Amino acid sequence: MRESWRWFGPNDPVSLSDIRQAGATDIVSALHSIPTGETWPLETIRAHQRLIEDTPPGLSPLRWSVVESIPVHEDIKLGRPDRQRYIDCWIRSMENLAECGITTICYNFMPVIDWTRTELNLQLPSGAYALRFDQKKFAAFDLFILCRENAQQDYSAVEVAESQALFKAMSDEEKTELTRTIIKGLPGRMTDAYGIDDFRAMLANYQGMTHTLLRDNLVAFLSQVLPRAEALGMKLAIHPDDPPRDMLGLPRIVCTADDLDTLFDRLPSPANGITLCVGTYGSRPDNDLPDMARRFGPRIHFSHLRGVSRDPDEQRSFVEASHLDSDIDMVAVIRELLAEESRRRAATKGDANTEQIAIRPDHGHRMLDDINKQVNPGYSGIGRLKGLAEIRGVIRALTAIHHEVSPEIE
Ligand code: DNO
Repeated sequence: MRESWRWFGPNDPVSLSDIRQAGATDIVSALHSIPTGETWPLETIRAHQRLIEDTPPGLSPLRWSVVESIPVHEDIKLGRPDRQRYIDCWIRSMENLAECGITTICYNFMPVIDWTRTELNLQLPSGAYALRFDQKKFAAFDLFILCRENAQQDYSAVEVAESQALFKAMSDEEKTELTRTIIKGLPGRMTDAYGIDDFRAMLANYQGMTHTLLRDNLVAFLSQVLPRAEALGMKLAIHPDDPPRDMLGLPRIVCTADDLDTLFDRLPSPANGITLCVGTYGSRPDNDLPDMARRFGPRIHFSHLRGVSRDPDEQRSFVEASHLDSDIDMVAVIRELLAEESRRRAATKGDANTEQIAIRPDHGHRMLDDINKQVNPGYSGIGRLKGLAEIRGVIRALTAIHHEVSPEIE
């Protein structure tokens, strides 16, 4: 397994030196300054790569091996007539990355909003802080702040009453904070940050959009991207919709194992793969993560490892728990990823490039010195360091057991 770490670029409060000290070897990064829909120029990619890969003497090298993400322009998701120009730019960016030897691209196809939370600083019993998604708060935003037309249809009478009570009890600051958290977006989002009016306008663009139409638009995009990706040896890793279900009246189509089956039935290209984001898929109870890791093993081009604990009485609400102690059996997931690597090793007779799956500790708690520092929500240094260290321990232990049980495999 390749231990990777997301780096937002030179302004990231967690530096490349911090990442190197954490023991990660691979960097997950993007050119965040390039507007959505524009081609990533070769020279800009090279300059970013040099920042990452030019290693001071005596220190361990880092390698930019995964792009997260090249944003997909809304016109592609909407299937608008001028999407071709944006698809062409996306393909050109991919070609430029290939030229620099960066061969894995994580991307998503979420309309309007990228990953979404309602609270960025929930204090845990340990005293550290976590991210949370609270379904009632989200409903309060949808129904009483955004006042989305026909939103009531998406909620039961009890839900409407409960979220109204919650809304009434919120201070103006809390309402502003909730709105900011949802519509301005979180670090690494691949959609624009909006004011509330723009946000309403963006949602209005999707009126009449169905799951089938959105899926067709994804297929139309990938039908052009995948042949080129295959020719270049690029691997595409679609990230699931987070949280994995329809929101704000928008269809979301990468949420379950069935969604993935549909995608691969339509586009079986080996370049068509997934980011196994354990925390995202695990935030719904009907996704069995070890089973998904096994079933989609050959399609896993990248993985985000993170735990979630769903509220016992409201399975759509969750807290980002610690990496190993959550509703997800992380050890079982890692065991499946290691088994997949063994199969790849056997199939490729030991080609180091094809066998290894890049994993990254996804999100971390804000704890210790990071409590008083400026951090990107979810992307603190120390919380992720703890997550990576725990995951590394699991990998080492499982690998050692595996060698004891079947030494002939290596
Ligand atoms: C959140 C991330 C997302 C992800 C994009 C992938 O922490 O998992 O921002 O990078 O949705 O395209």
